[in-house]
Amino acid sequence: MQDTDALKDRLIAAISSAGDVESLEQIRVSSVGRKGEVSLLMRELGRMTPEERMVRGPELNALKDEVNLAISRRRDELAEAALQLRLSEEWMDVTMPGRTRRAGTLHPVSQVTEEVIAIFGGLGFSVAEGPQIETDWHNFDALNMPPEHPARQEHDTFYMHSDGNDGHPPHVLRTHTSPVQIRHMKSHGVPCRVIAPGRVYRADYDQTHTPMFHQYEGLCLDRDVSMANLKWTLEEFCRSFFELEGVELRFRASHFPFTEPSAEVDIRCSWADGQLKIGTGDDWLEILGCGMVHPKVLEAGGVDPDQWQGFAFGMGIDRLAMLKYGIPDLRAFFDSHVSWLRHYGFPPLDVPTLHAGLSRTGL
Ligand code: 2NL
Repeated sequence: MQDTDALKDRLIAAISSAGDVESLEQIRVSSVGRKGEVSLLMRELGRMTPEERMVRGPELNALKDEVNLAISRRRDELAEAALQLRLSEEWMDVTMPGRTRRAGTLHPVSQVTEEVIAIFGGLGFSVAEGPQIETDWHNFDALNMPPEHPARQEHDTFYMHSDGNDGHPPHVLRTHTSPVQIRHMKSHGVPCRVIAPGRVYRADYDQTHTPMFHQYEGLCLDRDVSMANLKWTLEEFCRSFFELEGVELRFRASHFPFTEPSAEVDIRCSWADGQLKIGTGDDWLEILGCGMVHPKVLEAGGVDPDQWQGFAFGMGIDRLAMLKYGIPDLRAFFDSHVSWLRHYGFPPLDVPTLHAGLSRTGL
């Protein structure tokens, strides 16, 4: 009993002064481990008389339990102390402002495209898309421009490579989005109200032309559609797009192979001190071309010109963006300078809608 008490005091003292989990583990192994002091004492029980064993057995078992309990308590204390140390050393100021990251902006071309889609969406037009590499037939023939037609030369077309042996003319980069509407007529039939915004290509590069630019065209076909409907639709568009109540348009007779009659449309404007102002003044600025769809174009689209008629129009998206947002240089549109995009770009999550105001910046 004496030895057991002394051993217990020594072990408990060692356990409570163990400074870390490793030394505590060493104490455990050398006391209650398989070859530890307590375990060796227990092994001697076998050689004792039953009377001795009745006394020593419970004594040693109690010792072992006490040592195990003391070790597990000390382990908890050490873990708690380690946690307190981390809590006191590792901390963070949750009131500090976060690191800000600048969001990118929507390109004016994307913004204007969304605005145009929102306006025509409100007038019942849906959006049609098509390939940028087109067949010669969809880009020209179907639009009443047969191979010898002079308008083909005016289009400065980019031709795709062709080995010339398949009996087909080479494909082209579409010079306008009209072929999208030809495809739409063929696949969806009539009646039809679509706009086709997208990239178009012409081999032309100077102050006011880039070899790739953006346009959108509109097409409305029904049994009883007139030039009056065309005028109203375009006036409604300009009123909405330029956010001008009494907008005035001027229709001048013109010519396109794919419409008859055809018109070019000017919007009233002024040039005071070199500043363009849309809506008031004594000047006119051309903004679009339009007309009644030519019967041959309807036929090419698989639509019966004796039953159906309609109007079509086309305008440049880049130009609309320059006019509405006062952007001076067309070529900067395609330079991708971050400073330009920050200046002329739009908040990316602020999608234009008619009710929120088309071009609220939200900033
Ligand atoms: C312009 C002139 C125009 C069209 C485009 C068109 C499309 C089909 C049938 C008939 Cl499928 N016409 N498009 C019509 C008139 C003018 O664009 O100055 N664009 C920038």
